[in-house]
Amino acid sequence: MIRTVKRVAAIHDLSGFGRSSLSVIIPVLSMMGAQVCPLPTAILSTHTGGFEDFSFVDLTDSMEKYIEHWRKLDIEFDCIYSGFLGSTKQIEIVLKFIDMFENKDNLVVIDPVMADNGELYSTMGIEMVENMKKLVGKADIITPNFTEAAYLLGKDYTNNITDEEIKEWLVELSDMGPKIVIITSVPDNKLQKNTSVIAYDSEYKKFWKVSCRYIPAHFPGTGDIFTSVIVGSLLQGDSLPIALDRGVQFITASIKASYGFQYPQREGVLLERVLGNLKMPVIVSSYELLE
Ligand code: PXL
Repeated sequence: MIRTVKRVAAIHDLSGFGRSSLSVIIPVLSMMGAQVCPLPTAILSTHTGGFEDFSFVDLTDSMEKYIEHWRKLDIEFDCIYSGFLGSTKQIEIVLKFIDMFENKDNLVVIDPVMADNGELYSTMGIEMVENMKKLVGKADIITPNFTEAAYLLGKDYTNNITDEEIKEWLVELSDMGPKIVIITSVPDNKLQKNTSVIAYDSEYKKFWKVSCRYIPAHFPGTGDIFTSVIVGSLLQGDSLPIALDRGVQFITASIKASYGFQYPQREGVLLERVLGNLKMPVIVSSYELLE
């Protein structure tokens, strides 16, 4: 059966305040015409980036029953999408979920959320990095940021990387399993004011790059928004470079809509002001093929 509305199993936490994880994934994917079926991993009062004393309800023990019900219902998904995970046990559960629900047509997208700006998040340890590698091995697409890519490969974080070196990183990551690897926040060693998203499609042996102006701001949740736009775009039938363009353009618009206002960046981008952009066609493409 061809589903007119594509269906995504979204395995993430729900953070009540701060615009990250399911709080942004659901509106972005819904706006792009996909049905989101959340499989919540934990409920937090806020995300962990910049807030202290947040409340945290771990849902690990309820996940297996929840999944068992979905299995009994024979639900099929066009995409399985997972991001921030709270424990190695949750990684094991996601691995089992993929074994149960993957088929030859659906997309398995893993955003290995663990780190940013050269450092692991407070709740992540080296054991999580090791286990995340297993999940990466099961994915069709991964979307690490530059720091996460370095952790997955055991490389040193640097601000100075050439296109040739980043191409080697992409190939090494795709050798771990995924057909498509997308690295975000890659520093530009020639134009310090730029940052890039660089992707590798191992089936077609093509590298794509989308650059944009670096804005000196850090809003948590932008990684979740970016990967959700990529998922929504591919599910609506766009090519990989157009999906990259959409992701970069939407994040740029989100940050620009937010940056001029004075409020704590830990509250995330003002997604509500730009959500409508997701309905617009891509008018100007800025992707390049990296030869
Ligand atoms: O945006 C990724 C993310 C998701 N969920 C939680 C987080 C973070 C990043 O810090 O803390 C709970």
